[in-house]
Amino acid sequence: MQIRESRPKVTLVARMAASVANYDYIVDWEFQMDGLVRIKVGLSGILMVKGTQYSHMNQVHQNDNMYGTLLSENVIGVIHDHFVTFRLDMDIDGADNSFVKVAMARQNTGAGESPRKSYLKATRHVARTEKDAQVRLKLYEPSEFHIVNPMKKTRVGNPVGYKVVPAGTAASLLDPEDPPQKRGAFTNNQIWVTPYNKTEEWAGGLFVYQSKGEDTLATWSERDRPIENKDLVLWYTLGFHHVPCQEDFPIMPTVSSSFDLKPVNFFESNPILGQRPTQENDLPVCAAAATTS
Ligand SMILES: [Cu+2]
Repeated sequence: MQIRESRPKVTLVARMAASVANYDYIVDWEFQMDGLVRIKVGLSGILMVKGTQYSHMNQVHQNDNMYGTLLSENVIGVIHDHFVTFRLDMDIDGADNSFVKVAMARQNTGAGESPRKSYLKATRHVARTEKDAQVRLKLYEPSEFHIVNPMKKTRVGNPVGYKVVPAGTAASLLDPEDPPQKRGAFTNNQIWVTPYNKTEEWAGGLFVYQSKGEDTLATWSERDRPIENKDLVLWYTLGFHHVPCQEDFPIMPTVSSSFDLKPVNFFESNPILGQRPTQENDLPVCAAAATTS
C-alpha cells in the first residue's frame, strides 16, 4: 500500500508597518513550523527627488554630476541607501550564550593523495570579545554565524544554537569620517555582538540628528567587552542601495529583503516530522484513482 500525504505549510506572521518620512517600512516576523524565523523588510514610498533643468537624457553630458536618474521631465531621483538594524536579545535555551563563527575554507589535497584537488573545511571560532564578533560579509570567505548555549548540548553533544543567516544586504560606501556615517556607524559592520546592557537600545544613539556619533553601537563596542558565555545582544543590519529607476516614480513598488534565524543543532532532528496536522482536514487520505470508483 502506498500512502501519500500533503499538508499546507502554516506560518505565523507578525507584521509591523512604520511610516518614516517618505517611506513605509513593512517588517514581517515569520515563525515557521520548522523552527525558522524569517525577518522580512519591505520598502515602499515616494522617492526623494530633486529638480533639474534636464528634460531628456540627450541633454546630459557625460561629465555632468547627476547623482541620480532622470525619472521624468525635470525630475531626478537621487541615489541613496536604506539601513534597518535589528537588536536581537538572544537567549538560546537560557541567558548565557556565545557567538561562534564557523568559517568555511578550501582545503587542498596533497600531491598524489587523491584524484580530487580540493575539499571543504569548516573551522569553529568562539568570539571572546566584541571586536572578535564584528562581521563584514565576504562571499569568497564564507562563514556561518551561530549563537549557542555552550552549557546545553544535544544528545550527540553539539551545543544548541540558532544561526543568523544573512541574505541580500548592503554595506555603506561612505567615508567613515563623514558625519552621516559617524551617526550611522552601526552600518560599519553587518553583524555586531554586545553584552546585554539595557541602556544600549538604539544603534544610532538617542539623539541622532544632534549627535557627532558619540552614542552609537560603534562607540559602545569600542570597549571590546568580553562576550563569551554571557547574556548577548546580536545586531544585524539589513541594507539596500537604491539607484532609482523610472518604475519607482511617482510611487515605488515594494522592494524587499530578509534574513533568517535558523535552528542549528537546536532540535534533535527535523522538528517537522511527527508534527500533528493543524486541522483534521489538513491530512487527506489519498488513494490511487482506480481504487476510488
Ligand atoms: Cu530608496
